[in-house]
Amino acid sequence: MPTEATRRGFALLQELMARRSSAGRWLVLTHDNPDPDAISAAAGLTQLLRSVFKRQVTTAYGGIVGRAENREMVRVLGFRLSHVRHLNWKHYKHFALVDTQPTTGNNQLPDSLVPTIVFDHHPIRRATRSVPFAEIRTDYGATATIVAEYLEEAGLVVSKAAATALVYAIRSETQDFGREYSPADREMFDRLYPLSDSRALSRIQLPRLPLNYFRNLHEGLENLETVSTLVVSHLGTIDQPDIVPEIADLLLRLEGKTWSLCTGVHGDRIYLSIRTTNPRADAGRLMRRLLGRRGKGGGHGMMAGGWIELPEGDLTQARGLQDALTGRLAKALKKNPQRLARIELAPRPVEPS
Ligand SMILES: [Mn+2]
Repeated sequence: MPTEATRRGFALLQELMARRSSAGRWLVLTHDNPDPDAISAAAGLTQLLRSVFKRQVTTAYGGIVGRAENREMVRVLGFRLSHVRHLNWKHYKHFALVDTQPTTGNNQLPDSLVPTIVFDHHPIRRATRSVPFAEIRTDYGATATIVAEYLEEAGLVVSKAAATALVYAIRSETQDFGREYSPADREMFDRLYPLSDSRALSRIQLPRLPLNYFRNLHEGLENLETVSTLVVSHLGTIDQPDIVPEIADLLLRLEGKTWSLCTGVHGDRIYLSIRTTNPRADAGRLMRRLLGRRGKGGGHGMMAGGWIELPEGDLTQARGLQDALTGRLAKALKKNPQRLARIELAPRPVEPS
């Protein structure tokens, strides 16, 4: 059952779409390196704009669809997702952002363009206040849930593929309801699950993995550091930034640890992910404090991501900066950075005497 807020929101959206000004081509855009939440929300909004409002819509992303799970999900959806590098912004009259907001630094929408629609569950940004239609629900675990409520309210039939993608989005974004979520996420999941394809779901959750995945994982495990309840790992150059949050999630499962940080170098940036088991924490704010002016980032209470630019793109400075970030995080968490110690998973080879 769609909520009262969705009923009201959808009525407002109908009003907006009835206006002459909403004519023309639309571009639906996810955040960079889109995750399942962003991809399925984008697919849902695209379906809504096409089927209900009869608009011409292109759906696009920036960065890389990196994780094998996410690539499999796009395959299952049979969804055409374009990369922004192949698009001309001038071809579009309207823009919609999902799972991200204007000027956050994690999407490719030029700051000079004001989107017409935003669907998101991250804290509202100042720039979002001038968006004609902004549906921001910070209490929701997944943007996919918000969009799915709109699909229901519009009376659209959710296909098996779409249901599968939405189910996976809610599941992965909330870590099977182990992380921040609202009753609405749970209810949507329960409604969609019977419509989903369990074989496809299994293929998405346990996809074949490229060798590079194991390389990155190995490097991450070789570089473990800890101080009190914080565990940290740094990666060198990675071919897709998504591996950073994935390893941060894994590290947080280490017994006795309540905070994790993973970083990795991609292009001329260091990507960072912070995770915590503390439901009262504000990882998003902590992340922004850590990055200062040189980077951009944000997140929710228990998870946050961001990036920081390497000075002049100088890769040789990466490691020093990564270590400095560890120190800053340790301090912010009131842990002594001097006490940082390596965790050796294998005994060091003995020097021949
Ligand atoms: Mn999300």
